[in-house]
Amino acid sequence: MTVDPALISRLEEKAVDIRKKIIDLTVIAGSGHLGGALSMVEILVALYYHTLKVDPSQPKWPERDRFILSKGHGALALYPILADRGFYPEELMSNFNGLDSPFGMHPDMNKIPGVEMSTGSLGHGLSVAVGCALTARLDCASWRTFCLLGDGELNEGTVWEAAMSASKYKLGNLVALVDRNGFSLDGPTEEIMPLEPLKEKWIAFGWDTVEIDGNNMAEVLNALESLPEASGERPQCIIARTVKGKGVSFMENQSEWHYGCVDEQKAEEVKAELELARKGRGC
Ligand SMILES: Cc1ncc(C[n+]2csc(CCOP(=O)(O)OP(=O)(O)O)c2C)c(N)n1
Repeated sequence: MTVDPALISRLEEKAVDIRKKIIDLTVIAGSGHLGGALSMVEILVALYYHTLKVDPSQPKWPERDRFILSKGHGALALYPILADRGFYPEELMSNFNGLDSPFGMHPDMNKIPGVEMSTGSLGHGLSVAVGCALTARLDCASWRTFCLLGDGELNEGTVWEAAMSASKYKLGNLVALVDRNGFSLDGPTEEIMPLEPLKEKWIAFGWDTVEIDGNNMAEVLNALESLPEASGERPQCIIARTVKGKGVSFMENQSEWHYGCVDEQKAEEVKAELELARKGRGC
């Protein structure tokens, strides 16, 4: 499948904008889950600016695709995208993580339009996504459910119970995306609890599975465009190999940047580095 080059470069540009907004939000809060927010930007941008059928003017539109951010600590990346798509004004995030702010470190479905599930306690998103996909089947509806998981999150046994259920119920309308950045909270996944061979595991659980470079916009778009019809019988898994802290040289692949902060001055340096990369790509 060939993805439109103009779309790829437009969304690559958007990814740079979103990474800069992630940095700004961290400055407001004084901290944030930077590493895992930065790693998944291309995935979220491709979903929200290309794939997902959503209508920001009607966040609860019954025919919308459902997106569940199971790795809820990545909300830093989701918030600016929902604002940019028009679910709420960007100014609402001006006191991000303040006591009276609807926007906390983890997303709250009761406070933020466009957030499908309150997440943060890892290991629950895929179970709810299975429930959503089953609902669509029972209603003979055509919408899909997408669920983004962290790789460290896969240590939770509930993920695999949900994975088994999805294939039992033939949920071809369900897509799991794994942000395979290789790190959990405090170290490499393969040291904490080895996951490999990960692709084979998902296949053994009955999922059609592909592995891609999740920071390569063309590959992410191609994987999403190549999804079979939602009426199919096999759930779909996209393992997206990414870099934790992607785009910020001193954060990349550094466990200590799972959660951290930058002051205003450092934030300017980081955003300058992101801009430089944008120019290097010819955006
Ligand atoms: C049930 C549960 N246990 C522990 C945590 C604490 N925690 C927050 S982030 C994180 C690491 C998760 O790793 P991964 O899913 O790979 O996230 P990423 O590297 O993509 O940020 C952990 C253990 C949690 N949020 N929920």
